[in-house]
Amino acid sequence: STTERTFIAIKPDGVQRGLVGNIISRFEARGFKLVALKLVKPGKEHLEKHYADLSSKPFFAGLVEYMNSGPIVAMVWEGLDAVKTGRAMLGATNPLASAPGTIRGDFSLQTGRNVCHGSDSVENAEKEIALWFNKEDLISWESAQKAWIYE
Ligand code: YYY
Ligand code: MG
Repeated sequence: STTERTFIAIKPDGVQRGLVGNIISRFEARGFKLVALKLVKPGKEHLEKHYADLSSKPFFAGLVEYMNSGPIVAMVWEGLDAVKTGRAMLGATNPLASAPGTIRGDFSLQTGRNVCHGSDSVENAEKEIALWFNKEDLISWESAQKAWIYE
């Protein structure tokens, strides 16, 4: 549906490396609509919740430490098939397996510094949006470009 929403985050390495504008531009240029955006350092507890499904993995502690090491740009983008398309724009989890043209494929080399996060299902997108944003932070607006992006 054209109102599907996904949670996209630029991780601390993406912010430190000055990739914020480029990554936002890609979602804008593709035709997605920005619904929420903030720069945050949400703390360990919040990041452990965000990655709760991975808590038993050997890389979990390092992952949380890395995510806690600097500010993160948290965003909600809306549009046709936003979750699946967002994942395609990010590329594979391991950047070496990511195609050029994807964010990870263009900007990163190692899994533990892969620059960005994107929800992997509509259900998880809803959970993640609720974890990172208050309801009133999600802005309802009609893009002037709508009729030029959708048939
Ligand atoms: O959704 P995605 O970010 O592509 O991968 P996940 O399997 O959800 O893992 C989340 C995050 O954990 C990944 O982006 C980097 C890190 N990670 C890691 O450091 N080492 C691994 N072997 C797997 C994942
Ligand atoms: Mg994931």
